[in-house]
Amino acid sequence: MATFADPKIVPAETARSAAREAAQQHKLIVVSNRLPVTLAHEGENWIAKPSSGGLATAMGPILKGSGGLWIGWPGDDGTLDPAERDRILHSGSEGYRYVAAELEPGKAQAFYEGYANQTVWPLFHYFPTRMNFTVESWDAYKSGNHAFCRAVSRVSNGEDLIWIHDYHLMLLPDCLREQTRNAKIGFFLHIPFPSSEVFAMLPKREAVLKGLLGADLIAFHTHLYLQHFRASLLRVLGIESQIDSLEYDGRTIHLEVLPIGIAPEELGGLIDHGPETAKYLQELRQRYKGQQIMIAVDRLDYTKGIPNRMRTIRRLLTQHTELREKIVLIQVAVPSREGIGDYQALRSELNETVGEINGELATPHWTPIVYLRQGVSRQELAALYSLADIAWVTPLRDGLNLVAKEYCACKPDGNGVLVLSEFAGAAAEMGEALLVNPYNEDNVAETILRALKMDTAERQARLIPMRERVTRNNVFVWANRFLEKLMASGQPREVAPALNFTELQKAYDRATRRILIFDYDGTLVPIADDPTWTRPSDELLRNLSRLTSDPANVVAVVTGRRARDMDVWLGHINNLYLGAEHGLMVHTPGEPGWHTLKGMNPDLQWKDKIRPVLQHFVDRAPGSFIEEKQFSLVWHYRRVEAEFGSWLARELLALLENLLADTDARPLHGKKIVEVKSSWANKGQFASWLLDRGGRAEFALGIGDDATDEDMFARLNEAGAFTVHVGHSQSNAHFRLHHRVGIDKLLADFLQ
Ligand code: ADQ
Repeated sequence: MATFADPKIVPAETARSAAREAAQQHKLIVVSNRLPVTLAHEGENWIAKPSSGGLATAMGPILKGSGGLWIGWPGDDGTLDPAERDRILHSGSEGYRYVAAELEPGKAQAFYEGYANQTVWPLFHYFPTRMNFTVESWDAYKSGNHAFCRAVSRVSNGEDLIWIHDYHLMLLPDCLREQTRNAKIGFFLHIPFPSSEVFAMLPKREAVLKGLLGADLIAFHTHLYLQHFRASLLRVLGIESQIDSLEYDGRTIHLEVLPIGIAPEELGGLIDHGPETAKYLQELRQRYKGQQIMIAVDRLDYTKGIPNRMRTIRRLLTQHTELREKIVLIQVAVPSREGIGDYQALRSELNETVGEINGELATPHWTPIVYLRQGVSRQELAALYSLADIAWVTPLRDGLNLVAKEYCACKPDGNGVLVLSEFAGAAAEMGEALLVNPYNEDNVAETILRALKMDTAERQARLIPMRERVTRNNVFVWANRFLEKLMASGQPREVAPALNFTELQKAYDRATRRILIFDYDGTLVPIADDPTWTRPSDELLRNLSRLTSDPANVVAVVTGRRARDMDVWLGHINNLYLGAEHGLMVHTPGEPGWHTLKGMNPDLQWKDKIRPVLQHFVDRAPGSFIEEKQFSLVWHYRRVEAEFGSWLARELLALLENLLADTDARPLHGKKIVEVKSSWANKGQFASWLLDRGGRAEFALGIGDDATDEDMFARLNEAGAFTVHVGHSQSNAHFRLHHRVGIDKLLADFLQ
């Protein structure tokens, strides 16, 4: 009976057809920095050269089946006539369309080599000291993303599946989202997402995160990267998330862990069925007879740890002279990003180091390091993997690393050893490999020694399960899972329409009696780190005074704050109703002081029980503090380190639910606060009271930004009011304002 471990059980074709089926309902648009073909000079002419690789192999059948297309930069120098360029691209196409993203002349290089490869790439790979940032490079990054956005918009009908790849295009999801709410936008990050501590160093970090949040699905290679992303959202934007999703902008954004795979047959198939590969292999075996071969295949990049590997082999051959003439390291390194100084320096460093080692240790019959600074064909690559006793895969940091998987695919008998860096994302799935810390060169040398001595039984016991997994979780399955997730995501929830200022103004002007209720923090004034800093601006005070001076208006500000604060800040405005402590305390114009809402006389004994609990949390979280109001207690944690604060808040909420079970008080999780208050004290009660007092108003308006305003919206909706939610979360309000600065405009307009 076939088991799930049987690689044949999930043949590529099955996975392909499922994805194709999914994509058939919508057109699929793949967007990546580079197209899977490169325009290159051949003599006088340009030709389209296909680039091999798993991604292109996986996407091909799905794109063909869905009438889809691939958008990217084709690598030309901008001198080609667009029509001619499209004709050449078309001639190289594999049954689906390639569309060239039109980067502004002269900007392509700045886009690719600037913010993407000199800021994001080094930082995300934990090399902050290699990070370069300039305002110009950021501008080029933004304009590059906008150019891709225009390219997508030109071909998309707004209902497509759009799959964006990688760190060059992190602003694109949001650019596209601004133009369409219905397209399903997925983003896959091919590189690591660094720890929030490191991510916080990124210049323009907020814009990058907001850019990504335009997507419906964001996927990473490993669980750790996903956790880092969530922690960064919390730390940088204060956005809480679930393990697999978050709510933003009235949408649910799904988060996924989907390590990319390879097309196992594309390389592995060459071993048995590729005559060219068989010939290479035969020659190589002949040439390296009696020697153990170690293979390393990398792009020439400082993240790949190539100099460390060179130092390690020198150490091995110096300390274990018996290995001389017995082992050979074949290092294949294809040059990349040669316009960037760090890459040029690496190239020179390696030329020198390899030259030195070979000069020092080689004999007339033997060269310890065979250094190929070039790309090799897939046929040669398959032969090299197949030949090698050991794959030496020790990047200092790598999103995943496909070489580790390719090696397994090219070892049908499992007789090989994978030495793998624990800082490659692939390590999360390839636990049977010999995992090493590449920074500990002694330890790597010992591990290589162990691999050289490992018997066939252990080699196979380790490699075969990995090979099976690589075959099963291939790139087709990966693409299929991504597209299935994308299809299932992105059902936009009912989102209230944006507030139409003109309509509102008309209704306001028509009415002879009006009620206007405003929340304070986050609505009339911005949220501040310290609640005592949110004084009203002079402009706001002027506007409120003028609104209240119109005898047709009943104007109120209602807040969760203490009456005392409201007195200080707004108490001097004539004719302004004030509600404090969520409307439980009321100040009526013309009457002295404050009173509770009629009939409300809460039992406050729970306060004595809760105060010491909150004090304990203050002691644990420096920067947090307790605010005591007449009818509630609040723990503020805005100044506590974001992740720690959120973790403690969850613990506190669970504790309070228990402690308050037999009282009528309830804990409430607000923006960086946990508040305990009587459950019946809410802004809905205040709204009812004001509607009664206000008499028959022809126009009513309620505006607020947080969860405590929802009761007010519900009550005002019953009265046919304009209710307006400020921000992105789900709300009972009929209308939405994206940002509170709109309120200043609104007040100013009313007064015109
Ligand atoms: P890369 O950094 O390019 O990719 P990697 O995953 O190793 O890294 O892929 C390299 C590919 O290029 C492999 O298919 C390899 O065979 C091929 N290659 C490398 N050198 C070559 C040479 N000299 N000749 C021929 N072929 C060569 C990024 C991330 C990775 C992530 C991939 C896929 O940095 O961490 O695994 O995307 O998501």
